[in-house]
Amino acid sequence: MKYIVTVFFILISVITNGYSLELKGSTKGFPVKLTDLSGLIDENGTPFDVNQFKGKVLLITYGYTTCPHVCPTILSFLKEVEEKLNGKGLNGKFKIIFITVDPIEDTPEKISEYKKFSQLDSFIFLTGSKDNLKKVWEALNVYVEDKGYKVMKHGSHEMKHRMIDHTAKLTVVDKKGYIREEFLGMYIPVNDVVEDVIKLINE
Ligand SMILES: [Cu+2]
Repeated sequence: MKYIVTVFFILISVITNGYSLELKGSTKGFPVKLTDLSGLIDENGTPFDVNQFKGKVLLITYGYTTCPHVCPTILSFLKEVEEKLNGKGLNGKFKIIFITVDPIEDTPEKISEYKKFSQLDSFIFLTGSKDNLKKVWEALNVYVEDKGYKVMKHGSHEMKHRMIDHTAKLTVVDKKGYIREEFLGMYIPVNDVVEDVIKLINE
């Protein structure tokens, strides 16, 4: 009887979403086709074409290069994810993408400098016009509120800090271009993400 019940529930879950993988992140509302990112440009100013990564698992996060705390934390976790996956010989099977929430400061030149400075050469950084970015944020449920600049004192001198409230999360896209799950918050559970990416690569 137990067996029949289990089979029944597996069947139901396969029928309802067509996917049977057990993932560690938040899967509610997914799978959903990834929105068109073709309005965005990379650090060279080249229009982005997501089709070049067809067949790879994509890890997408959102932030801005002058973010004081949240974004550097997420990016350092993602660097760890990358190192672990590469260590398992999965280099080339996945791609990490950072979409800016700051169309004003994050020009292609700025994101290019940031990538080099942070040694994140293998990551894709995307920017674009405010209108095009806004469409992407909305489609991906990324909340963005530009709070302008805040002057802060550092000892005797003052510094202007860019303040943008934004959603901190990681969106995981499968090889067919469907969002399958998200990890919410800035503390990315590295091992869980690595496990899920491996499952999706092998799917
Ligand atoms: Cu941030």
